[in-house]
Amino acid sequence: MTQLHIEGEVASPQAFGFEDLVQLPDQVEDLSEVIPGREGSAVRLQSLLAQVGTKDNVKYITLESTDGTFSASIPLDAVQDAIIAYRLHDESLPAKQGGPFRFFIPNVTKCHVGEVDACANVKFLGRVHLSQERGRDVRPTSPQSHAEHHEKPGHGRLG
Ligand SMILES: Nc1nc2c(c(=O)[nH]1)N[C@H]1C(S)=C(S)[C@@H](COP(=O)(O)O)O[C@H]1N2
Ligand SMILES: [Mo]
Repeated sequence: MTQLHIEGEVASPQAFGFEDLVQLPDQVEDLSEVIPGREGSAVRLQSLLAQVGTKDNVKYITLESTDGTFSASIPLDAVQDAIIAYRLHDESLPAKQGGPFRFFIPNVTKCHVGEVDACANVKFLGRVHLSQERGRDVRPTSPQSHAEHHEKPGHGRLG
């Protein structure tokens, strides 16, 4: 079973599977109320961070895809209201929607507009790393590399 690993500067690193996420408090039953146009259910990032116990010195959160090909690192302060989508009709979120785990930052709809943008909505999320320093970030940095990135199969729309 695929698990979501939360680690780094935390009191107790943990791996969460679908059933673990279902049990957590702070669920978002209807994802579309937080992220318009998106289907499914989610749990608040804060709920997971409370489980692992984020240390006070943490400044950055790094979101890495399971296959290691995509990663974004952003200030934790800026994503206090972020959510992790993981469920659709009581089943695991399909890969088509970025599942089994997908990061979403509410009210961030455009990509390539700064460090907290829609590009940081990492699909196929496998690892969340908390740290003092910025972590690995492979988001495209030029308009051209960004456009090329969005040409890749299964990538999705250019926001
Ligand atoms: N794993 C993974 N997540 C990813 C990407 C990617 O290439 N791989 N692209 C990012 C970028 S650049 C954008 S703009 C959004 C697009 O999400 P959407 O296809 O749901 O609109 O996904 C982000 N998450
Ligand atoms: Mo993007």
